[in-house]
Amino acid sequence: MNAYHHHFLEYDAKNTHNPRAPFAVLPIPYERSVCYGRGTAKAPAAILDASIQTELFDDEFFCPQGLRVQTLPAIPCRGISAGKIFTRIRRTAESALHSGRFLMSLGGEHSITFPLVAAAQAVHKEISVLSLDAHLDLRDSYKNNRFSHACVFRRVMEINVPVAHVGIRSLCREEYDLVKRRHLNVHWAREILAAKSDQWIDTLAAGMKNKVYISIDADVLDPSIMPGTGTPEPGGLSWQTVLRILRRLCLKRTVIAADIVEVIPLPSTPLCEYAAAKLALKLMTYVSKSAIVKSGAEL
Ligand SMILES: [Mn+2]
Repeated sequence: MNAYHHHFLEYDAKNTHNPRAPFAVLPIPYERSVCYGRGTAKAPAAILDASIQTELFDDEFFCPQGLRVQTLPAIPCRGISAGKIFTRIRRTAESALHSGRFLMSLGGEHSITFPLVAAAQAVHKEISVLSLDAHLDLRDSYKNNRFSHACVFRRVMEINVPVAHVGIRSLCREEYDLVKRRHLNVHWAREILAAKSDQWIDTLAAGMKNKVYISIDADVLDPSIMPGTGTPEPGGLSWQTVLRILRRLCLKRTVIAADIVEVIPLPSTPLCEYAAAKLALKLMTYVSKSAIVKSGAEL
């Protein structure tokens, strides 16, 4: 029985608890290594509650999203070691990803992306990761913790999953040296903001494996629309730019799972959790509509 009362979108008797619904949402209120702003553990429930307020009619496709979404019970993240929580996350994600289901995980801090990507790799074998983030998160260790949010993509690299970093505008010397030495795929925020067309998104997609996992750190967005995040970096991507990246990538590749992490609900405004809920809804809509387009059927 699901003791977690929050669910994605309005309650749907046929799908909210249906393990065969094609979309699954997994709340992961994990907060351990955040060093600046705090509050990501509260994000999953706030995002789910905000999702109830979104329209069930899409403003780009001019039709209902028609998504069938199961909301999984939240991963218990208190009182046990990080290692045990990561094992739980990985096992839960692996079983949710069976038979081509799409998994949308809601954090929590960015460290959860490592067990989620490991699960996606175990199920789908050859995958690429798209990281939408202000930061590279490529430190080998941070504050004596190799599983800190600041190290998550270093761990992902170590399991041989290629990562494309998009929206970067803050890094340390160690990360810069690694980018140079390993020829990592980095798309700087200032170049994206100056781009005259979306051609670079097609080039980005062409360099990825067919199956793609997308990790969205809320701080990829400009803090003017996403002030609630651990390290709000000025000069971020616009809402529309992020949507165009997601939409084009869904058309060119098969997006198999995603996460939205590092959201901190603010007491003064529902903006952050609402934007995160809408982002999850938009991404799942693109996944669903792209599959229909690729099958040759009409939307
Ligand atoms: Mn970040």
